[in-house]
Amino acid sequence: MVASVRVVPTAPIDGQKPGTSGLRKRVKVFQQPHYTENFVQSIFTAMPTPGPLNATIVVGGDGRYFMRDAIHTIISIGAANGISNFIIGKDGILSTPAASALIRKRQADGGIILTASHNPGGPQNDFGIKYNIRNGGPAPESVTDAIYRASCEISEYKVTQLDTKVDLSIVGSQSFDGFSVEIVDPVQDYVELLREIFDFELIRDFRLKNPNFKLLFDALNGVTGPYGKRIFVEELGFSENSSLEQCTPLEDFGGCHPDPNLTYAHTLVERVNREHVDLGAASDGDGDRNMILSHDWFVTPSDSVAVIAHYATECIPYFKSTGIRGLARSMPTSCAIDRVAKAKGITSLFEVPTGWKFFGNLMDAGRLSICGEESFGTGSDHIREKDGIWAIVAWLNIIAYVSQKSSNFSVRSIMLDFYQQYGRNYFTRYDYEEVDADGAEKMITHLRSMAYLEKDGGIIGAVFNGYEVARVDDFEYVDPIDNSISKNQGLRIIFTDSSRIVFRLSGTGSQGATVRIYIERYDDKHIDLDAQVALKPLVDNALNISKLLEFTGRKEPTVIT
Ligand code: VG1
Ligand code: CO
Repeated sequence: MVASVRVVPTAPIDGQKPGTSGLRKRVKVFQQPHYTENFVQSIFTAMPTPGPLNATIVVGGDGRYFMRDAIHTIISIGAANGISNFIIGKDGILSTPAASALIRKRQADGGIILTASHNPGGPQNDFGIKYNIRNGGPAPESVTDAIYRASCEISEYKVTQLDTKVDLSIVGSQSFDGFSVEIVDPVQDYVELLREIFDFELIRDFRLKNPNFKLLFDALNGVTGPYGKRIFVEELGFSENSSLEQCTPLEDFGGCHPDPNLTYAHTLVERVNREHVDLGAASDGDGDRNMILSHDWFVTPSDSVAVIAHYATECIPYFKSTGIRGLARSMPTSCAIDRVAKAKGITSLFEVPTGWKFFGNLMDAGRLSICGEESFGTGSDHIREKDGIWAIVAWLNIIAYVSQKSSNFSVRSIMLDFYQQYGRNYFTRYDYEEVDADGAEKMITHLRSMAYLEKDGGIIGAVFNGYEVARVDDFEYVDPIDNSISKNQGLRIIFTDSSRIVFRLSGTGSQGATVRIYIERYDDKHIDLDAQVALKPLVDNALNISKLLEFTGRKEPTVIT
C-alpha cells in the first residue's frame, strides 16, 4: 500500500453519468476543479469486486489533448486506492481495441481508456473517460450505474504524493512506493494478435501478384496511425508513401473531426475517387471504428459486417478454427447479417441495443463470434471492443481470397455478388447534431406516445407513401446471459413489408442533443439503386411522422450516411 496518501475533501458534481461509451464532455468541463478527480475516484469506488486493492489496470488513450493530465490523475488516485500495477501505453497511447487486447492478454482487472472517440479534440473540444472490465470490454450498465451513483455521493478522494512524476516515454518498468508502472509498446501485442487472426501471407501474396492494387488508409490524425503503418506497410508490404494518410496522432486531430464517414472523412473520399483507389479505409480517433470504400463503391457498415460474416470461415484463419459461434448487430443496424445467419444455419443471432458493451456477455458465453453496428463499428470475439484495423485487414483478407477464384475481386463486385445471393438491405442514417435538447426530447415523447397508442390502434394500419404501419414500439432488450433489462433503446416504426424507421437520441454527444434517424428497406429485385433514391419515400415518412422540423427547427441533417 502506498505510504503517502492524502485525502482531499470534495462534493458531488452534477452530470457525471457515463453515456453510450463512457463520460464525454468538453475538455473545459474536465479541467474544472475536482471534476476529473471525482469521476476517477468514483470509478475506483465502484470497481467490481474484489475492487482496486492490489489490482492491475491498463491505462491509455487516443492521444487527445488533456490525456496526459488525466493519466497522471489516474495513477495518483488509483495508487492511493490500492492499485498495485499500472500497464500504460508509451506516451499514453493505446487504441481502444489495443487496450482491450492488452487487458485480456495480461489478465488485468480492468482498464481506463481516455478518449472521446470520434468527437473532435483540443482545448475547445471533447475529452472522455471510459472504464473497461476484466474481459476487456466496456463496463456494463450495472457498473456504469454504480460509477454514477458513487459520483453522486462522493465526499472525498485520495491522492498519492509522488516525489518523481511517472515517465510515460520510456518502455519498461518503474517502481514507486507501493506500486509499479509498466510502460509498453502500444502496437506490438496488437500486431501479434492480428497476425494470428488473419492470413497475412495470403495478403502479401495478393499484393505481389497485383502491384496495381491501391490501398489508402487514413487515420484522420487519430491513434491508429502507428498501427496502420506497422500493419499495412511493415507487415503487409504496402507502400508508405502512397498508402498512408494523416497517420501521425495529433492532440487536436489537426482540427478535424476524426469520424470515418462520408462527411468528415471527405479528404479521403476525394482522394479515393481521384486516384482510383481500390480499397480506401479510415478509422476514428480511438481506432475502434472503420469505413470501407473504393472509387466506385461505398460499403455501409451494416453490409460490411455481413460480408465479413459471409466469408469468415472460408478464408480467415481465426474463424476457420473457431467456426461461427453466433452473429449479432445493434438494433438500428440493417438486417443484412441476419440473412447470412439464416443462409448458413446459424441460429445464435442477436439484436442488442446501441453500444458495444451489449456484445460482451454474449461473447464471454461463447455465443457470439462476429458483430457490428451501423455506426462504422465492426468486430469479433478476438477482443471485447469494436476494431477498426481488424475490419480493414478482414477486407484485405477477403479481397485476396476472392482474387484467387475470380478476376472480379473489386469491392464493388464483392458487394454485387453478395446482393445477388442475399438481396439488398438499403440503409441510411440521418444525424442532426447539436439540436436543442428540449425540442429533441419533445419529439421523442411525441413518437413514444404513438408506441403506447399501438394498443388502441394508433397509427397501426395507416399508410404513408404506400408503406403500411405494422408495428410501433420502443426497443427493449433482455440480456440472455444475465437477464438485465435495458429499456427505451429506440423508437421503431415497422411497416408491413419489414421496412423500418428508427429514432434515437445519441448518448455520446457533449453539446445539446443529437437526433439519429435510421431507415431500412429490403429489396431482392433492384440491387444497384442509389440508396438515397431507394429510401426517399421512407425518409419523407420519417420526417412527417416525427414532425422533426416542427420540434427541432432543422431542415437538413448534419450528416447523411
Ligand atoms: C454512437 C454510435 C454507437 C457507438 C457509440 C460509441 O453512439 O451510434 O453505435 O457504439 O457511438 O462509438 P450514440 O449514442 O451517439 O448513437 V465510439 O467509436 O464513440 O466508442
Ligand atoms: Co471510437
